[in-house]
Amino acid sequence: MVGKYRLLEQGELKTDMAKAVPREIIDFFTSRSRFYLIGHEEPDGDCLASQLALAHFLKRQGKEIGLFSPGPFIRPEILPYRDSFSRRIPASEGSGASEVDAAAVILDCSTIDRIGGELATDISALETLVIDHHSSGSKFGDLRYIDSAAPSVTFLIWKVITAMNCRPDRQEAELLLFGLCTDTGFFRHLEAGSAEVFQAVAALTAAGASPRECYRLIYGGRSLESRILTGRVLSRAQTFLDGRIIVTHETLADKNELGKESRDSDSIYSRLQGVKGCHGVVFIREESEGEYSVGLRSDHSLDVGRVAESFGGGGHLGAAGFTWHGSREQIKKRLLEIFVRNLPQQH
Ligand SMILES: [Mn+2]
Repeated sequence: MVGKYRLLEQGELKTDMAKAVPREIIDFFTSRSRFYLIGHEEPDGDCLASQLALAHFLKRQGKEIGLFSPGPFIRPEILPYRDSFSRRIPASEGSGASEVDAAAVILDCSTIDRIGGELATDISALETLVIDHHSSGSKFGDLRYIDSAAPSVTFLIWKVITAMNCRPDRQEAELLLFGLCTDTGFFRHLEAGSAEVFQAVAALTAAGASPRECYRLIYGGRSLESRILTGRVLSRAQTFLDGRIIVTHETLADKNELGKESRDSDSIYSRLQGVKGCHGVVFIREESEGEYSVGLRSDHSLDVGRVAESFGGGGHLGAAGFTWHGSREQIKKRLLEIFVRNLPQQH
């Protein structure tokens, strides 16, 4: 659950951007000839693009590469890449192989279970490097390159390529920008002091990546029905607690009528969070009879991650979610009771 909401919250992007790539990471790549690149379940643009860009770059260095993902591939912007990934590492390779210079690289995962049990088994005897930018999680892997100040894993891949005295080619640049734009909400979650990120963007566009094309890939290609559904959900929004909280919902009937395509919840949240005086948004979606997924967003004046945790879910200060069994009215009432006690007073 935490990982699912990761993209929407990048509040911790402030410090120490200039952290250098450790020498051991460079040695890890130069001293081996075969790499298994692995990302997390239900991959997003940053996860996939960091795998694909690193694979392309390492191939240019003469390395052999395998790309693996536990799937499923749901987000429409990543569907075109689905066929580049396998679910399992064949026993003749991976941990079952006798070769000594193969290694695994796990990208964008804060815990090992994010890659799924099968792939974790497949690489159990391989030396493993973890490259990630989450601030929480568990320490796993033999070598770790973690920078929680990095806005995306693709940014860290860009740093690795640069630290190896190379430049991304056009295809790598496009992928790296894709991941960066995905995880920063097209830069809008970045704070002051993000100069190094924009230096990377400058280099990536110089190498041929187009922000316009990147925007089209991430936000385009959706069905009209999904837009009509967005409109319907927005039209149901109601304010509570003097306008400080906005609640809206989607029903099973909506989903059946307008399609099951991955919802554009990000735009629903950002529209509603832009309402004057709004501190928090609740989006209650009926997943099946009596089962709801509840998404929470806040302007950081309220820690919705802790609220979600109290319902068995998780997330961050500004973005979180959980599953609710019962009725929509019940959960709305429970949440408003919590918010009224914890929200800052209105000015
Ligand atoms: Mn990421």
